[in-house]
Amino acid sequence: MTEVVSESVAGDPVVGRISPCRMVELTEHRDPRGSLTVVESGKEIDFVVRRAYYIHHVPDGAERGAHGHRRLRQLIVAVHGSFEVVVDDGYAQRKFLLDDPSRGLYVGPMIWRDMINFAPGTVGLWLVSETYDASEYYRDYAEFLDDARSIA
Ligand code: T46
Repeated sequence: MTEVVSESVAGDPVVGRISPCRMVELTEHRDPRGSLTVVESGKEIDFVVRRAYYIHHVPDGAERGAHGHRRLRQLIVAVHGSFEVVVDDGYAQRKFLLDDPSRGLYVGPMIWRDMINFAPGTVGLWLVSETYDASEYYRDYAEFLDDARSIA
C-alpha cells in the first residue's frame, strides 16, 4: 500500500480530525498454503464490528461514496485489486491507495469519503461499527461542511 497524495483544500490550515484516518497493519499468517489475515476488535481495530459489507463488480470508471457518517467508524480493506479513498474532514482532503489485503484504512466519524479508481475485479471489504441506519449518513456536502466545521 502506498499513500499517494496529501493535499489541503479550503484554505484553512486547521486540520484535526482527518489525522485519525490511517493505514492499519493487519495480522497476516503466511504459510505454504497461502495467507490468512485477521482483523480482531480490540487488536487491529478499537471498535466492535456490528456489520460487514463488500463491494464488487464495480463497472469501469464508477465511483462510490460521496457521503459522510455522523457516528460510524470503519476499516476498509481492498481484499482483491485496488481502489483509492479520498477522505475530507471539512478542511483538508487526503487520498489513500488501498492495494494490499494485509493493510486496512481506518476512517472515523465526521469524514466525507469518496471511493474512486477501482481496478477491474476489485473486491473491497468494509467492517463497520454500527448497524445500518440511513439517517446517520450525510448525503449533502454543504450540510456535512456546516456540521464538520461547527465542531472543529
Ligand atoms: C460506505 C461505502 C463504502 C443497505 O441496505 N445496507 C447496508 O448496510 C449498506 C451499506 C447499504 N445498503 C443499501 C442502501 C443503498 O440502497 O445498499 C444500497 C447502496 O448503498 P450506498 O449507496 O450507501 O453505497 P455506497 O457505496 O455509496 O456506500 C456504501 C456504504 O453505505 C457506506 O457506509 O462507507 O459503501
